[in-house]
Amino acid sequence: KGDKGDREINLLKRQVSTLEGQLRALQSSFSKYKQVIMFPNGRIVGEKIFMTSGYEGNFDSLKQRCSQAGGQLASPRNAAENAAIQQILVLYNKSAFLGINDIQTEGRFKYLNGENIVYSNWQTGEPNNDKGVEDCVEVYSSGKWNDKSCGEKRLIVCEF
Ligand code: 289
Ligand code: CA
Repeated sequence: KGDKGDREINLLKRQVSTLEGQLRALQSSFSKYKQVIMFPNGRIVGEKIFMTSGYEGNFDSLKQRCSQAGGQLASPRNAAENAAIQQILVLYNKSAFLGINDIQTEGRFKYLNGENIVYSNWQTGEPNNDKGVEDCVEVYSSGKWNDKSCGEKRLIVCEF
């Protein structure tokens, strides 16, 4: 009668409970791995991970390295993301180049995908395109931004 059905339901219940236990174990193990991998050079904000390797180079070189690693140069879209990048810069006491520039049209800052920026944190008086050669954007360890010549060398911070 219903005995076979009852046995099948009980079997399924045991299987679900086993899977729940395995999922809890995986979640706890994953959360530990995240902590280890983020220490001390990475920060997580929502779905984004910001990370430096400590390398310093010009804009093109940083851009290439981030993309080779499967990410892109840090492109903060809000204050929380900018603050995460800043925390990394404070550790290194250095400035980084962002994945933002106005190479195409002077004064119109865009992300690497060509989209106009939706957030900025310029230092007072910036961007000033000093000597007419500043098309890239550096972020200081204060979190403030300055437009700067793309040929300068800055710390790499990628986002994944
Ligand atoms: O070459 C000029 C830069 O080093 C920076 O100098 C000053 O900090 C300001 O004029 C900045 O805007 C400029 O990028
Ligand atoms: Ca400037």
